[in-house]
Amino acid sequence: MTHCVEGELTPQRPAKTSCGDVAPCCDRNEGHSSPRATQGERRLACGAEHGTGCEEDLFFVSTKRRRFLGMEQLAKDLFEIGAVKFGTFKLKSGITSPFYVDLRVAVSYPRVLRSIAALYLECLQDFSGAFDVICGVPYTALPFATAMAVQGDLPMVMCRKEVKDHGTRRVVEGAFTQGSRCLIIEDVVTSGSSILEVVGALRAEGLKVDHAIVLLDREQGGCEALLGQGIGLRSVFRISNLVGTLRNLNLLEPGKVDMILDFICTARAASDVKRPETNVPSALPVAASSSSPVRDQLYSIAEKKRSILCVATDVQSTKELLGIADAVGPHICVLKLHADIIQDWTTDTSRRLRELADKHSFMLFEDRKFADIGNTVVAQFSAGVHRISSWADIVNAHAIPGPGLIEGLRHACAISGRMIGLLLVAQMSSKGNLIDERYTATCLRMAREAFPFCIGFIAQERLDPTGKLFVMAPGVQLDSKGDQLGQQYNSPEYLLKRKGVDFLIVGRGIYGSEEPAKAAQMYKELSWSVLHG
Ligand code: 6AU
Repeated sequence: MTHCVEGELTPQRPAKTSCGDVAPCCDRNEGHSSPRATQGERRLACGAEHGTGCEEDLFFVSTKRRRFLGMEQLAKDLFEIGAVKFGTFKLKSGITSPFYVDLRVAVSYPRVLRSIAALYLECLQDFSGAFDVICGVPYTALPFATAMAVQGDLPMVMCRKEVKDHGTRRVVEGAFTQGSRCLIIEDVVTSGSSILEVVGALRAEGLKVDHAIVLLDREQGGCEALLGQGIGLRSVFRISNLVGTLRNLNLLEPGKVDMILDFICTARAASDVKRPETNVPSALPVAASSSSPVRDQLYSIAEKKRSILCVATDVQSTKELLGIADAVGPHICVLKLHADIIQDWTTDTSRRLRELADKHSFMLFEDRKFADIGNTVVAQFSAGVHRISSWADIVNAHAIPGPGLIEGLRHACAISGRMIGLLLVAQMSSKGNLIDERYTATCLRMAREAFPFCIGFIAQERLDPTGKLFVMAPGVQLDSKGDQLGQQYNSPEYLLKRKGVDFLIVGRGIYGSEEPAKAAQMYKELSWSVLHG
């Protein structure tokens, strides 16, 4: 359960140290740990992996400072007005919880309502242009959405909970057209079921819904459940994040913090256990479901499209890139590119690529091969002209700088609020490359430690016998054995049958052919039939 939720900076970040009970984000940072860090602090640090900033992420501190101060104030306000309570509470489910959240009371406090709206609006900056209307989930989030609509000058629609048996019988009230993109606003997410109900109603009326923002994520599997239905979730607070903020404001005693974090960890683990198995095709080399939504999405696309083909589009203009993407789109599960060789790259390029990815249902893989220290890759991943973390689904990296690189990417990914999977380059297809068996074995170890953020490898053979970490193999072509610059090609049959790789990357064999669409279809069908043969 990583990187699916965007939380925010936790004030006075606790020292990082090892922690096996939550996420593996902190397990290689013993060197940074403070001997004085309490058990609760250690768990908070691990919880921070979801986007709160495990590191001293200096790049982002200045830009996020306003949001951080707003969050700190709101945490305090919510505590003071009794919207968040700590003690012993019996929940509807029968579970005894050490905290209770009821945000309905916020409507009686105009200043708090304004702060809530302002923080939702801050989150919205990451969605600019991605929606036409907002819709609050009835009832608690309705006034929140309304305040946002007024404060942010945003058109809103309302989804009825009960449909009237007279009058227009409309389910969705307000002005919208078929295909209008709607952003869901929710107050608290637990399992995600309330959001999904509204999503269902909106989609039935012809609205397009891909994203939701929630004020507080209780971290009990809602985010993953929503992702499974194609809804990306962003949260202003995660509960562990809110608890951390209140602890730092001295509003919660460390002992209570420990208890609450224990409860959250247990609930998180339980929601992991309950996660439904993804229906991974039996014909694909590995039929194991995982706790990586990115990996599961890839396998689900592969199954639906009967394709294990990734096309590499190493072209130099937006026009060529989009043209090939549109042509090969129906036949592939992944489109791989090198954004830095596109001469006229703009944000419009990534926007249109994403549209094509949605249209044809494929994932976008930026072949950036990060290879610097963590501090640098954070910026390379999220900033600059390409802003990779804002559009890519998969990226790759060399393992040579060590785990700090993975931590940096994971952190930047959490800040982006998007689900992105990492592939480590554990072997290369080029002649004379310097990778040896020991290096590859170390990559395997590092990838295992970084799962589920790290979902596999770029390699030439199966590396993880369990197949949980899959292999995408480049260097595939039928008509050539290699090029003048050291590239070496193998056939789909050799790589799939003899080497046990899971996905094939074909570049010039497809985009360099007379008819890329036809070539893609041929490679797709051939590789699929090799798997079934
Ligand atoms: O089929 P090609 O030779 O036209 O393209 C292969 C693509 C290129 C390479 O940059 C990439 O695959 N690649 C990689 C990757 C994906 O990381 C690693 C490697 O060892 N060999 C390789 O060719 O875009």
